[in-house]
Amino acid sequence: MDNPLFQNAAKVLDNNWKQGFTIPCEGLYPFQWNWDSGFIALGWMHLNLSRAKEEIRSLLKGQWPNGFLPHIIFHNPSDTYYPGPEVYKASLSRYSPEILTSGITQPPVLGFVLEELYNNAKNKKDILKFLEEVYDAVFKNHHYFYTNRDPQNEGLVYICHNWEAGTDNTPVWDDIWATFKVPEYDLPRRDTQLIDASHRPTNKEYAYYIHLVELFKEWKYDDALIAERSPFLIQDPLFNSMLIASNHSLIRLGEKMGRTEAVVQLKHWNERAIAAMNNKLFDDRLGGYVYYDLRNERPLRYLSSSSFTPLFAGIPTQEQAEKLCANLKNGRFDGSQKERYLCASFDPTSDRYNSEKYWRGPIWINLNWLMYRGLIKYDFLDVAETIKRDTLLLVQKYGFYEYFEPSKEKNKLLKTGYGGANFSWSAALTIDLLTNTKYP
Ligand code: 9WN
Repeated sequence: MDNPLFQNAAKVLDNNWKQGFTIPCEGLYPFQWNWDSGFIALGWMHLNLSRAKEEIRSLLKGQWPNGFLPHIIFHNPSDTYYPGPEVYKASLSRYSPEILTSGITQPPVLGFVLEELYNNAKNKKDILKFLEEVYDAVFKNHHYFYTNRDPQNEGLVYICHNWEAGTDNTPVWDDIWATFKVPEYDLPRRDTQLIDASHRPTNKEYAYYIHLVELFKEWKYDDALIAERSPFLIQDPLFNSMLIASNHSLIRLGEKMGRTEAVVQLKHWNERAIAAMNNKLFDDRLGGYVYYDLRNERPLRYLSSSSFTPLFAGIPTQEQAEKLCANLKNGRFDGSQKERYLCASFDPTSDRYNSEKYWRGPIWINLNWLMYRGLIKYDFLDVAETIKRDTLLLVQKYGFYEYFEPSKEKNKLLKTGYGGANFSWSAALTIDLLTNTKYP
């Protein structure tokens, strides 16, 4: 493709490729990250399918024998990131593998990424061979979730750390941190030396994050103990939507591959999961899905970009979907005068909103991509088109930053995006938006 935006995106991925996997961002994130790799593979599939496959193989090298898939795989040493493997000490778990990994996970995107690879592949025989190689590992990861992270057998899985959400410092957690008492920690942070600290989480927040890791180490990463004692235990609509969408994909792929037993199990998980999402996490008054604090048994009634991701997994009824959409069309997120680009990561009408600070407001390209696809699924083509247009406008104007300012007014004065530059999933998903002819 001649398009210079496409060419620049391809360059970013190429520069971030490190012998078998792609780092999210030079310096800031120098290892392999779990859900990043899924989105990154969607870029590679248009450029170089072998790299997309290798990306996934490298991620699965970090899988624990119980099916758990860590959020960071430390293939290579680096001193530009904190916390590294010496903080996680994953070897304390009886399941940890030879390779160095973290001890927490991230949203399970691999299932639907595999289906995207299948749908885009010209040579179906070749891609099916690859799917034969990795399908069971991904299924085992889903099995891990439903057997270890659903203590009340509701069909919804929990996350036990904010870094598992992927939306690390969303204001939703403020209510959880208020229940915490943490010791003083020495925090040799590297991120705030690399990036404007006002765009990153505070030290106070980092102390909560590290405290949770210290507790999990004390409990040797034992899932039963975590379920019983972790002060952070959340049912997350984004995380569960990724799992449900991945279940759907594994069902469709499994049917092609003759995986009858797996398909029956996946259908059973999804039936219960979808019902639980709609009965428990949909907030009718807000018109969106919200988080549930399982430890303190209370819903956390805030809208964020995660609230809309169930569209991607086909979870809402048409009526619920329309309510979601109302927040995006002259609603809370874009504004009555359409004064904001879509889609802020947190409710812009909330006093907790901060348009520059990480997951407290800025626009993230992976969430936009998920919403774009979800809106198309429900035939909201005009809002889908707005999201796509806004996404491409921002990366075109500034380059492939980690996150972006939603306010159109503020954008008139800005010269850059926020966070890390040359960020891999921003580039990879731009490539998909520009290339994938199956979507308008
Ligand atoms: C912790 C790698 C990751 C993303 C997350 C994003 C950020 C890490 C950090 O970077 O989190 O996992 O150190 O801030 O929030 O979604 O996967 O790009």
